[in-house]
Amino acid sequence: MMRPTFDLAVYLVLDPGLCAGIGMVETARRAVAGGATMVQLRDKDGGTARMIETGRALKTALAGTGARLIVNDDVAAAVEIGADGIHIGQGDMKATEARRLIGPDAILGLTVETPELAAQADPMLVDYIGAGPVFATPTKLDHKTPVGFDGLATQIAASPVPAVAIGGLKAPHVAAALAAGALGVAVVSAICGQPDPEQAARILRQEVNACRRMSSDSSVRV
Ligand code: TZP
Ligand code: MG
Repeated sequence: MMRPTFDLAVYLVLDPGLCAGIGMVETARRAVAGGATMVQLRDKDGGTARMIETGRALKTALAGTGARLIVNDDVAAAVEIGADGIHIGQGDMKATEARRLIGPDAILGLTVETPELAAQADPMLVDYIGAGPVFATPTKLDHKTPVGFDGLATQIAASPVPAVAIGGLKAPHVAAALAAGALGVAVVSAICGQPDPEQAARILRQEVNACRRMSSDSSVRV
């Protein structure tokens, strides 16, 4: 097996509370139908058994879509689910330990909040960083100090691995996030709990695609 390829364009981070209306699985299904490229199962209070149950349903829902399924923090759940990867933060286990547990064929994402931490991401272990938080957000009450787009750019410039931006991001912020060097945006409330999660994801994806087209056009201009 090989580590799966992945596209950070529109990275949906699920929140059980915000998704309560239609549930996390249906939210993910609709978001991926709209163009979300990655889905992270994040359920801080769920416990491993609930993570595994939801994760298995997510894996079934995403099968054949090309979207990657990432599990937050819980390596045991990720392995049971057969997820594409895991995402850890600075307060979780070290990247070396996470990589040892998940093996060489899983995607490993790491949250960083400073350029120093971004610079320490080991490309032999870590596949991408989640950089930010760009803005303060009520979705994660204990988030670190918001860094804005300039701070985001500094983190990403320091990182040896690709980055997805996170923290209060909505469709109008996509261009600035990509201009700061992010390959995509990680969002919770821009999709979870929205009246039309599919359309919300579609708009985000269209923004990312448009920005990527513009930057590839300008790179061939002489
Ligand atoms: N990590 C840093 S900010 C955040 C996480 C999980 C929450 C982002 O949520 P939203 O609703 O996209 O601001
Ligand atoms: Mg964590």
